Amino acid sequence: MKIGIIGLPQVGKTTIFSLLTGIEVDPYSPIHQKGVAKVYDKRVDILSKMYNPKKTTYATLEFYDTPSLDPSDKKSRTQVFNMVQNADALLLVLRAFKNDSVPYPENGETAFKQLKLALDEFIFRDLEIITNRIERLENAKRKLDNREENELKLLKELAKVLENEEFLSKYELTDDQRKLISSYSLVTLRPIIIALNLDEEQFSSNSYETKEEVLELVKEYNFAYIELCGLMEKEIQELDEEERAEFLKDLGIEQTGIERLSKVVYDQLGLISFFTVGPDEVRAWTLKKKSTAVEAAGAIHSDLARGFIKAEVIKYKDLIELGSEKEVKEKGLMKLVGKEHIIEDGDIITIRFNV
Ligand SMILES: Nc1nc2c(ncn2[C@@H]2O[C@H](COP(=O)(O)OP(=O)(O)OP(=O)(O)O)[C@@H](O)[C@H]2O)c(=O)[nH]1
Ligand SMILES: [Mg+2]
Repeated sequence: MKIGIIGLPQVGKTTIFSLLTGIEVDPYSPIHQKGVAKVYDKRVDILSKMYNPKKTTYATLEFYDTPSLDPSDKKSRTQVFNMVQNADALLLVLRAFKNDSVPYPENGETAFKQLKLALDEFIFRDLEIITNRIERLENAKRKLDNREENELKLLKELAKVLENEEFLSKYELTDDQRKLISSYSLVTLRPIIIALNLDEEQFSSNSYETKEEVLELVKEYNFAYIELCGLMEKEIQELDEEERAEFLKDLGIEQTGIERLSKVVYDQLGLISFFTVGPDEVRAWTLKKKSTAVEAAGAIHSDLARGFIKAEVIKYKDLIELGSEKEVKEKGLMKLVGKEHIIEDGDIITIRFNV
């Protein structure tokens, strides 16, 4: 899964990207990076303690850093949106932190103003794409086929939604309609996560200017939302494990914002984790909600899907409660399931296969 980090100038995009991926970025370099972030999951740590494997592997998400989304600069805007064209979700960074040496984005002195500016950009981008396509279809020098006629009708309706300054996600699309427009990577149809970059004072007081307004829009648009403190997280990352635990305890929190962030993204994308365990490796794997056992097998390796016979499934909760796989089996809580069985978050799976 790919997530594009996007936002107005100097709000902390690159800082958050570096924290997520561990990749140091030269803030003056014009090259924008992609990198992989771990999805922190306590269950993986607990399973790893239990099995003591040679290797422990977390699920991952891929993040892209992008240049500033600058409403006054049309070229940069197009560049940013092209960069996130293939992103499954967008992480929109808003700045609340006070820092006199970093200028606020133009007309974006509060998080709420930045949010409004960004949403306008999203709507504008989609409208641009849709009107271009409408024009192309209307000016075609031949008769449109059925599919194109349907598409044109739909695009005109969607243009109206956008002209009303609404997101396309508010329009109920059928599966067929979705297919008609799937190649346009429309921004306002994608899952969006809002990340508030706070300073330490705002973080500890749990407030910043315009927070209520921001939360209202978040709710209205069904965005996911998270607050974090970029600079503080950077300091935390430089500590060793013991100091870190101490520091977090002093703050009264269990996980850093960055650790929570990957999970929030995961949930907003409708993803779940299943696990494979053993002496060689304990590993978390990513699946879309409602995926089947054979799809889980395919996520591990295409051979396992091809030669799939059955899957042994035990629940993470049962394993922890009973303490060992043996106990779980003795209690009859291990299920042997076929290809179409739906895998749930936290299932621990062994695939029986034959190729
Ligand atoms: N005080 C404070 N400063 C921060 C925080 N996060 C980022 N900064 C500073 O803000 C400046 C911009 O941070 P970046 O992460 O480069 O922001 P950006 O959004 O990538 O900037 P552009 O790519 O130029 O649009 C840097 O000088 C950071 O040190 C924070 O949480 N608190
Ligand atoms: Mg940057």
